Amino acid sequence: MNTELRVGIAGVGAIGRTHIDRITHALQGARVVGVTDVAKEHGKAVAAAYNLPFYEHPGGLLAEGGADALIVASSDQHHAEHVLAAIEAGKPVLCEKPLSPDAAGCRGIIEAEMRGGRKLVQVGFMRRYDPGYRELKKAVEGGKYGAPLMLHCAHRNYSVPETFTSHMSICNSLIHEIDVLRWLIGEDYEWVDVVIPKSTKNAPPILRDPMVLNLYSKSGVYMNVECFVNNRVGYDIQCEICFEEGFVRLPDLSTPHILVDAARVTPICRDWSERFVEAYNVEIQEWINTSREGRTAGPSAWDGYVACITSDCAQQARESGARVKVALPDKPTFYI
Ligand code: ISE
Repeated sequence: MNTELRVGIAGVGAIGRTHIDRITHALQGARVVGVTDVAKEHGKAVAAAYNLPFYEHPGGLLAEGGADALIVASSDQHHAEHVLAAIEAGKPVLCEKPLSPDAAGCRGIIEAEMRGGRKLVQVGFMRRYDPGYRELKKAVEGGKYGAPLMLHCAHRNYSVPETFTSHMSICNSLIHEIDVLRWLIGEDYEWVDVVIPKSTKNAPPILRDPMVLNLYSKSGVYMNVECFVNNRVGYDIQCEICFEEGFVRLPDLSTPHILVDAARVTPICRDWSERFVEAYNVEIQEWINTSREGRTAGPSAWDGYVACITSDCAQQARESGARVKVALPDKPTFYI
């Protein structure tokens, strides 16, 4: 395709708007041609602010709106419906994580994609595009430090909305680690369990916060992830890989040291939009490029499905207190 990719955005909350901005001002080869949002009044207001047409649903945006491709940034429970609209129209779609809040929703997507006979779906696991995680991946693949044995990780948010549940800590927040750690070590999971310590006073009753997710790979690599989404400090993402002969840590974003009031202060990010800005730019640029070439790359619908099967197992482990086996179906040749 020599012309620009005409992109439609389904869901124009916080992240959908950052994608309009990055496509319009930071990236090449695409332009946004319209938006849709299940919250119609909100969607119309955002469309007007960007001088873009508003469509009632993704099907309209792809048909009458002439979009060549769709970014799904709607709320998690609408992801599957919006991705299916793109598959139905035969157009590439980048869906923010999770592909669906549960594995059943993902299953419908991979069945529809296979029926259509063409890979169209990419899942927005943007950490795979972060320069720091890419360094960790090189350390694993380079083999210089031996095999990875353990990974110690943290996923800390300053705060989350009052409506955020324990279920969401897993399928909306920890889903990032579930995907990126599987990608880092290049192995599927065998077992999961969840530890629930004392909760912070800052968490609403529907949320146990913090919690710790333990993941065990097929070959026995052990990974723990602290998820603390009301820490009242800032956005802090950590990952340390303990190899046989070396420890490799995810770097933090570099920020200045500020000397003020008899103290040395090093600011950290407030949220994901600052911490992963570069990862999002690389991810969406690569998606634009591959979509213009008529192919897909990056995390597939299968990766989205595997992440949600693991997340469902983690939910069971959280509710039962037991260790749960992650049973994956055979990978269809379509996704190999
Ligand atoms: C949010 O949806 C994200 O994707 C952020 O990256 C994550 O840190 C946050 O916990 C999620 O709620």
